[in-house]
Amino acid sequence: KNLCVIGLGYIGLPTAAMFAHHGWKVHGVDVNPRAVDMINRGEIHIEEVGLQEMVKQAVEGGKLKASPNTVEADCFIIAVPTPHTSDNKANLDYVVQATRSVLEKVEKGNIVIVESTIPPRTINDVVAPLFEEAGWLVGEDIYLAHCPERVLPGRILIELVENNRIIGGINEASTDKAAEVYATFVKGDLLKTSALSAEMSKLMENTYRDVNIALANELVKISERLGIDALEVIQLANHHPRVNLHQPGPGVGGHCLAVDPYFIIEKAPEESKLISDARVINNSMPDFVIQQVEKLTESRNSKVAILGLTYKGNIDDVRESPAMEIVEKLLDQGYDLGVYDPHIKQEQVEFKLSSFADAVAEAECILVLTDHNEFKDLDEGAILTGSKRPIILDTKNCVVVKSKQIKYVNFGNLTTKS
Ligand code: SAJ
Repeated sequence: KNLCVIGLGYIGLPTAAMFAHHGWKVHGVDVNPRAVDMINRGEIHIEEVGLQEMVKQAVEGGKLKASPNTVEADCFIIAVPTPHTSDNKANLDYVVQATRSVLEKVEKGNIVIVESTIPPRTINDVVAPLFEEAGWLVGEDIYLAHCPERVLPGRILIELVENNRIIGGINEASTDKAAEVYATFVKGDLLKTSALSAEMSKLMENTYRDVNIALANELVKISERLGIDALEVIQLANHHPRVNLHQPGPGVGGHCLAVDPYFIIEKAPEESKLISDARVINNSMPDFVIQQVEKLTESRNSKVAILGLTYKGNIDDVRESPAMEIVEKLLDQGYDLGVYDPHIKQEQVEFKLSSFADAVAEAECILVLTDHNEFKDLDEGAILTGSKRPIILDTKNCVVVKSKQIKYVNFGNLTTKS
């Protein structure tokens, strides 16, 4: 069987390689010529555990090839990005372009699958009409489905196989055809449903987390006002068998949780009250962290050490990272910063990165913004000898402090708001 995968990024390339590994003849399409060249040489342009070997094997075995153009195939998978515009609407340009490129090659009996994250009703209201306008009877002549990706970076090749997969066809025939495609390698359940439910389920999974994190962040603000240990409250409440409060932090980052809720809000703003408020609360956390820094430092000329820039621990991704916003705002306010992140390379950011010792030297406050493993056990000697005042503000509750001479502040013991 022939497969054409459009978009060879974090989802498209592993998916293409996985199908090739399971016997399909796969053609990958990408607008980035560097990605295309690298893949055709058996190399990869992104980092993902195990992917390099799988792509190399597939290319050498003649099962995977890349080019800038969509080609004829039995099945098409669209895995292009859905960026959001500055007013928080989904930009469907790439999805529409990819669909148009499929339109030029599609033949009777083919299956078209959209994996990109899309606002609810996109398959019915945007993608299907493009095929209908071209004269196809969607669901009869050709089959159309939304099968959202739900894999975690770093575990993509495992989760592609083991996770349950939502298969949402525009009609039952489309669902059955798409399920046959994924049955090639998915060991989890194939959850058959409609395109509409598939779109909304994917968005609700990430929204569920965003709203719950907002609840935890709101608890921190309430506790700061009332002089309560928010972290202890979370721990106690989570002993209840039906309660699972999430962890508070400096904000919500990454390209999924901080973006997907807006795809729901844009379609039903009047009704999305809780979801909108959750976004506002999580987006307010960088300013809340800066207020805490102000309480712990003498003036805006003070030096602050920043530990961690990525949107979560042990990764190298700074997309939508609240830590980046905090750094930029502190710099704007005139603070002198020493920034340290062992997972980040200098070319990823515009400000200067330091070593740990240089970052803490002369600092009045050490601000921890990411829970990298490296931060659990800090070099306390360097803090005690180098810093101006040994104070740690740990927004991720991840540092274990041994020395009594170091003042440790986290979201459980913030100074009460006056
Ligand atoms: N965070 C908190 N408190 C928590 C949990 C997370 O503040 O209790 C923050 C993190 O620090 C980070 C952000 O939320 O800034 C997002 O991190 P995450 O680990 O929750 O999720 P992502 O964005 O890395 O990946 C999510 C996953 N979705 C779910 O767990 C429902 C992943 O399975 C999806 O494939 C991915 O989104 C996606 O592509 O949609």
